[in-house]
Amino acid sequence: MNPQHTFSIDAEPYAFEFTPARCALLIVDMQRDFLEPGGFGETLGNDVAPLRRTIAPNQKLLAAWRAHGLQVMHTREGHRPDLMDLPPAKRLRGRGTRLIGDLGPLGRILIRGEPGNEIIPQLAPLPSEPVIDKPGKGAFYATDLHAILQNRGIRQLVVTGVTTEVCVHTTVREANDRGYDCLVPEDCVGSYFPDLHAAGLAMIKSQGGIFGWVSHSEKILSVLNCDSGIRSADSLAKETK
Ligand code: TIU
Repeated sequence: MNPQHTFSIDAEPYAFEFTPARCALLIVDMQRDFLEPGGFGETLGNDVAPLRRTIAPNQKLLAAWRAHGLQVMHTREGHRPDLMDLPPAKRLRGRGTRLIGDLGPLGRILIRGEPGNEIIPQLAPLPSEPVIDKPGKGAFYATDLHAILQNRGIRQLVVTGVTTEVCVHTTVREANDRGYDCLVPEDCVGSYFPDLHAAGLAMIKSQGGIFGWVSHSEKILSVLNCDSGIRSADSLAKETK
């Protein structure tokens, strides 16, 4: 597989033209706070079990990205220990048993440096993989994500993680407005609510791909594991001039 070549991935609403060297895998908020009991997700009244089905397919996709030496980025939602970056409205919203910053079984809820803020061990970042700490739901708001992607020549994103309709969706919308093409593999994103998960995916691919494309990790892996580049990035650039 030549990462400079462009490959067609079967996706909705139509095929995604994938140039691996220009495409980062952006894994959103696969943190203990969302995927393990005792964290922020459960504090909001949610069952974390539905999110955990995303772990295995994310592991496979991450392994493929690493095997090909492609760009991987991770994000974490969390706040400063002094809460100075936490809007009071966000702290109070949800009316959970514990609020952001309160002490729970995984340390202080949604606070950087606490056990709950860590990415789950199954998807632990390598030292070479940037981790974006974000105070909001979107990964572009108040972070250096866009600058890093631009400096790395990234134009496309495969966005995975949790939750589909909250941080994944906000990030895809932000990325779309900044000119990135986003592909979301449906098995690698998860929600506490199956209906909102389905609606989130439907919104991304509606109206001819208003925010991006939806596919499945196996379809991406089948391209990464094959050797049939359709046309090179150079020839594609010439075509689009
Ligand atoms: N509550 C919920 O569904 N999600 C979040 O609060 N953050 C993320 O989606 N990461």
